[in-house]
Amino acid sequence: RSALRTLSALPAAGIVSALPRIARAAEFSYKYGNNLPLSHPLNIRAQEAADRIAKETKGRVEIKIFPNNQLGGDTDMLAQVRSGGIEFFTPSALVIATLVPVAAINAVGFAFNDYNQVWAAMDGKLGAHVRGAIAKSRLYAFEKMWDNGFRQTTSSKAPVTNAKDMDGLKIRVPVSPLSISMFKGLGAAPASLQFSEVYSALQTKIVDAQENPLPIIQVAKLFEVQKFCSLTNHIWDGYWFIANGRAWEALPDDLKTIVARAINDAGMQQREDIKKLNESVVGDLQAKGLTINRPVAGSFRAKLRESGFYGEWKGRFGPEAWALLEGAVGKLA
Ligand code: X2X
Repeated sequence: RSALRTLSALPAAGIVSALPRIARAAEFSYKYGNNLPLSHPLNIRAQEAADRIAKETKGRVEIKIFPNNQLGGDTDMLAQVRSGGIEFFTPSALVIATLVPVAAINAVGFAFNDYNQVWAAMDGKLGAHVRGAIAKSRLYAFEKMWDNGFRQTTSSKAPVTNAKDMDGLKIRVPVSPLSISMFKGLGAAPASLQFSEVYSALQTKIVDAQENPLPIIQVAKLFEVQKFCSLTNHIWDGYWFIANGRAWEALPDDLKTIVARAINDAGMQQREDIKKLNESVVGDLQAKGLTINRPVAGSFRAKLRESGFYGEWKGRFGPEAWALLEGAVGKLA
C-alpha cells in the first residue's frame, strides 16, 4: 500500500520512468500511407526512417507504414492526410497537383534533361516555391523530395519510337490534368486511373499502355502484362513527403527536428537507390521479356510545341513558377 501511495504521488512522467517494463503507447502514433509495393526503395527507406525516429525519440513518436494502397488509392489517401485520418502521405507531384496545381510544374513534358537539373531545381528555388504552395493547403512538405523517376512508356501493342506512334494510343496516366493534357497534345487517348487499378486495367486490356519510371515497372510487375518498354523519359516525377498540418504542429520542436532529419536523410538515400536501380533494371526487365527501345525526344517536343502544350501550361502555372522552371532547364516554348 505504501509503495502504491508513493507512486501515485509522482507526476505521470515519473511513474513511467519508475516502471520501465510496462509497455506504453507512443505519445504520437502516426500513420503513413503510400501507393507502392513494400520492395520499392521508398518503402525500404521510409521504414528505416521510422525505426530511427522511434529510437531517437525514445519511443515518443511511432510511425506505422501502410504501403501499396492498403488505405485506398491516391485520391483517398490525399483526402485522409488532409482530414487527419492519416498523418503522412507521399503523393507524386502529379497527384498532389489535384489539390495544389503548381506542384505539377516539375512534370512539364521534356523539361529536365538529367538528375543534376532535377535536384538543383527541387532542392532550390522551384522546390521552395512548390513547398510554399503546399503549406497554404495546411499540409507540411518535408524539404527533400523523394525520387519517383523519369517516366517511361510501356505497351502491349507496339513500341513507341516517335511522336507518331502515340497516335490514338490508349494509355493509362495518373489522376493528373497535366498528364491528360500532355498525352492529348501528343495525339494519344489517355485515361486517368489510380495506380491501384493499373495492373488489372492492363491485364484486362481496358488500356494498352501506361507510363511509369523503370523501378515501378519492375516492383509492380507490370512486365507481366506489357510487351514493350520505350525509354521516352517524358516526365520527371518525384514524391513529396507530406504531413497533416495539425499533426505536424502538434509535435514539440525537438521531435520535429528528429523527424524531419530522419525523413530528409532517408529521402537522400532513396534518391541514390533509384539512381542505382535505373542502371541495373533495364537488364532485369529485358530478362523478364520486355522489349526495350530508346526513342529520341525531338519529335515529341516538336509535337507538344505545335499543339500549344507549353503555351497553355505556362499560362496555367503562371509567370513566376514558369520563370523558375525555365531558370532551371532553359527556355521551353
Ligand atoms: O500512379 C502512378 O503512376 C505513380 C505510381 O507513378 C504515381 O504515384 C504518380
